[in-house]
Amino acid sequence: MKTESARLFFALWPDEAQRTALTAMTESLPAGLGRHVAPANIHITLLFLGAVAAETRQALEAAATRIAASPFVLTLDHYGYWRKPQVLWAGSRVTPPELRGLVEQLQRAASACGLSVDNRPYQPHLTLCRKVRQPPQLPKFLPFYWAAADFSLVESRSAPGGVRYEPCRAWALRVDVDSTSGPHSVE
Ligand code: 3AM
Repeated sequence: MKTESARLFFALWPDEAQRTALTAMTESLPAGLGRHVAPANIHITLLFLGAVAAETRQALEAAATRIAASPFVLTLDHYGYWRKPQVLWAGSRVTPPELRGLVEQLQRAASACGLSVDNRPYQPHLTLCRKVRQPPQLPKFLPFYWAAADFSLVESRSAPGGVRYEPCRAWALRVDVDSTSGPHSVE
């Protein structure tokens, strides 16, 4: 019997205020550039997982609960463009060590659950626009300070208008992780 699976990734998922500001960033881009990311889909990927079976997901969520990482601020400070996937993104020249540590812990947790993970150096980026056929002329970049207080497990679903991302569960980042009780869930 085929077990149920979902297409999953870990991400920084914006709160409403962050989403509003980031939507303004995508909307400030010149028209006709490509396909802007829908406001509801704005996020920063931490770790792409792909198809995950239900039992593996349970183990993964349990492992995510044990992750110990402090909150941090990620400064989005420039535009970037990847020619091959034709993606325009906003990136950060500095990766906070807390973010690097969080991603490494997620990679280890996913590997321990039997998932194959991308071990290339992590480059935080927020995809703004897809199908951008050539390096565009862009407005001045206005820095955005993303205060990250939690991380989320997100499901990617095919929808009639394109892909839709649905956050399923979030875990708080905490300054002091009490080893006796473990990090709080923010569900
Ligand atoms: O955060 P962005 O938009 O860069 O491109 C996909 C998206 O990244 C990426 O995972 C995020 C949520 O879908 N993605 C999709 N398929 C992937 C793959 N096979 C992938 N990343 C790595 N390997």
